[in-house]
Amino acid sequence: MPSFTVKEVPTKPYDGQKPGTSGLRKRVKIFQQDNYTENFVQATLSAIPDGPAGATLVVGGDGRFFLKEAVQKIIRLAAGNKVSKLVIGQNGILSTPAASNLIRKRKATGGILLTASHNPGGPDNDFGIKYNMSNGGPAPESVTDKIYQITTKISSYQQADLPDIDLSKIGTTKHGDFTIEVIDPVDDYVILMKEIFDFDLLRSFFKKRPDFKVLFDSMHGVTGPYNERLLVTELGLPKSSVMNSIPLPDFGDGHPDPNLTYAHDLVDRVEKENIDFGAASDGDGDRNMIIGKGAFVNPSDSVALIAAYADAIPYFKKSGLKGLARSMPTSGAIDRVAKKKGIQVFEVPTGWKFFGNLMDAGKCSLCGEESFGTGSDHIREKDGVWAIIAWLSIVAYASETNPKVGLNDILNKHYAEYGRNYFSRYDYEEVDSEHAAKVIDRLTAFINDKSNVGKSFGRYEVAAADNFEYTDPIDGSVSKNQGIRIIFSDGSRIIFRLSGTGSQGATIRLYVEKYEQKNYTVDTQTAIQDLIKLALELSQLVEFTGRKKPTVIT
Ligand code: G16
Repeated sequence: MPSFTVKEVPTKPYDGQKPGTSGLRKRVKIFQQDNYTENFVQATLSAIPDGPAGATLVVGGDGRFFLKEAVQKIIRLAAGNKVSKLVIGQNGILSTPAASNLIRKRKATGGILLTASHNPGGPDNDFGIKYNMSNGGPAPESVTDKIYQITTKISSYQQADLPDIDLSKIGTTKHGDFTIEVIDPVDDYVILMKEIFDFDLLRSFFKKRPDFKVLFDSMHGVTGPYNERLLVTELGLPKSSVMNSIPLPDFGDGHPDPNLTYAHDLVDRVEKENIDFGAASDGDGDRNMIIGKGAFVNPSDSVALIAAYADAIPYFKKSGLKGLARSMPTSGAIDRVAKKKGIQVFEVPTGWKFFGNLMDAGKCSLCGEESFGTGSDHIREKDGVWAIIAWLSIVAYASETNPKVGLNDILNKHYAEYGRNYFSRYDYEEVDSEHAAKVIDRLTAFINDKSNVGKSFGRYEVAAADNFEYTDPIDGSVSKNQGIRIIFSDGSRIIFRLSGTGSQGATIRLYVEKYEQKNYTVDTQTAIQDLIKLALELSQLVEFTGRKKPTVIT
């Protein structure tokens, strides 16, 4: 293949290219502005710790609108910056967990992931770009801050005059010293799952329980091809066990966020068709939701139960659980399992990137977040498909002692042993940023007034109130202002924070948690209503924002 020439293209900085909780997420129309995407990708390449020259990068995304154009831009910029090799998923497709796995397996320098996760796609919706490090995990703040600094001063980018590259064919092409390898996006991930789980056990479970109905909703995100291979081809489930399996640029005009609100098609079918095990994953395949007829596995409980049933998963059985972790707003259900098993548990800020250091240091095998994210140290991203196979493994394992076991039996047995951490999150999306700031200001005044500690509000006595700050135990880096917490003496909590993943206005997240040792069969919303009322009173959220109801309750 002929080589290419590199042009230095003049550009001007754009405001607002600051990566949020997980990369830069904006409306597609913003990314389509002249040089907008090029600026951010150039800044990302320039911020690679040892520089872009000679690097090997994994590139891929969730198939959303603008992916194809973005990949071609990345190819030209990577070649222009002397990157040595790009490993790209066929047609630009890679789930976020598969990309993390590939970065690790290929010992790549890092990866550029093209996704806005669970946010809707299409010309009027969202796109996103994020950088992952050589450990396969999202870049830490030191790197994302550097990217941002570069975007504020950028005056040119280095671009190769390569034509559009055909990404539909698997294989390697060379362009001078620059190599592009197009790979099957699913193969390596399937190998990894077969190393982690006991597929024979799962197959024999499905043979013993032919009546056990599974339904997996890919929500037209990236996981369709992964699920077809794993559930249908490998585990032998009927094709009717998967739905919305074709990745679409606009996710079929849906909102690919696996929760009870947005995955309503799945929720309806599970109830109507008496499905034993329903599951969904998001646009880029890192989030998951697990339900059954009349059963919902709260994500905070999900990670706690996986920890409790670690023996059901050969990967954990072999090496043991080295440590557990959760994000600060996630309920303390996992802490109770950790205590019983005598394992350390870490509380980190929201953002998967915070788990990576703990995992790299061998201090954490399993972690989870209330935001439908669960994962382990097999990669450095949360992993939706992994979580779903982990739950199938729990059911198969529990069925050895209770052949007819269902999700509610497993949950109730757990609550009977550990008590129940009732948990719910209220999201107020696209709130006017100034109104959101007023809510936060009021709460900040509350936590700064130390006389509030010890005050009682009904049955709740304030034990502590602060803005969560985290010192990374491995590298000592400090992350401040990670969420306002009001903690009560019975362990109940009210937490407020602003989302770092929205693309328009501000999203206020209100999280509440209440622990009950014995009373574990109440409906969650009933159980937590008094705390919600108190949270709204303390924050004056309705008064400041005019929002009488949250956009989404999970
Ligand atoms: C990302 C992060 C998660 C975080 C979630 C929500 O997930 O990786 O750690 O919990 O965003 O963050 P926020 O509350 O700031 O909106 P994803 O699935 O969107 O990549």
